[in-house]
Amino acid sequence: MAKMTFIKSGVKMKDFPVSKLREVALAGRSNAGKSSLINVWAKDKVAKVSQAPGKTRLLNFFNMNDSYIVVDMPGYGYASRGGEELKTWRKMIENYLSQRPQLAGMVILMDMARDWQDDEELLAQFVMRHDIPVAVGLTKADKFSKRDIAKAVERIQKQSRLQEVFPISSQTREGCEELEEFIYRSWIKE
Ligand SMILES: Nc1nc2c(ncn2[C@@H]2O[C@H](COP(=O)(O)OP(=O)(O)OP(=O)(O)O)[C@@H](O)[C@H]2O)c(=O)[nH]1
Ligand SMILES: [Mg+2]
Repeated sequence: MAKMTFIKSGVKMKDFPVSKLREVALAGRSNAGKSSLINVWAKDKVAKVSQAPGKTRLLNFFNMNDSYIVVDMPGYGYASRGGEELKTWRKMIENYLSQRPQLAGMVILMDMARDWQDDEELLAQFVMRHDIPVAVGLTKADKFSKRDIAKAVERIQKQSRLQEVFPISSQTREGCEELEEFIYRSWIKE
């Protein structure tokens, strides 16, 4: 599997790494498992993971094998992010998504136990409006049987109307490499 290293964190355009490499954004509800997936890919604790949701507050940029950049985004749906903070957060995300020409795709991660909701739909629509392709990673697959995993994939494909839905587990590493291969093959290589 690929070698991954932390580059830097940032909030504004001027903080983002200057690079010709393409970028892939990892987005999703707080606690979905974004940082955990990065750590699997990195084979190391490069991203902060915690029981407390809302751990990731900045955009964190990681170099994947000198081949592309993965961006760990702060999760949404974090209840105690109120008022001003929520506004700042939205602005950061929207700025990033609409002003980063090297953005080649977005993976929306979500807990396999959940349904596709308005937050996911809005995010996917927003990104696809900028002609950026979206795939879905269904996390925490280790909690489910093979049969239930297959059902969840079908359910989310229907709800999201997206074809590319990958079951993954950061605990068993199941599916993590397949998702990385999909990203590379579909969004980076050409
Ligand atoms: N069982 C299981 N637990 C997981 C998996 N992935 C993440 N978790 C747990 O879910 C919690 C949240 O994981 P994070 O990776 O921090 O989630 P995040 O999406 O980065 O969250 P924010 O930074 O708040 O947006 C942690 O307690 C993880 O250990 C998984 O595949 N299986
Ligand atoms: Mg995180």
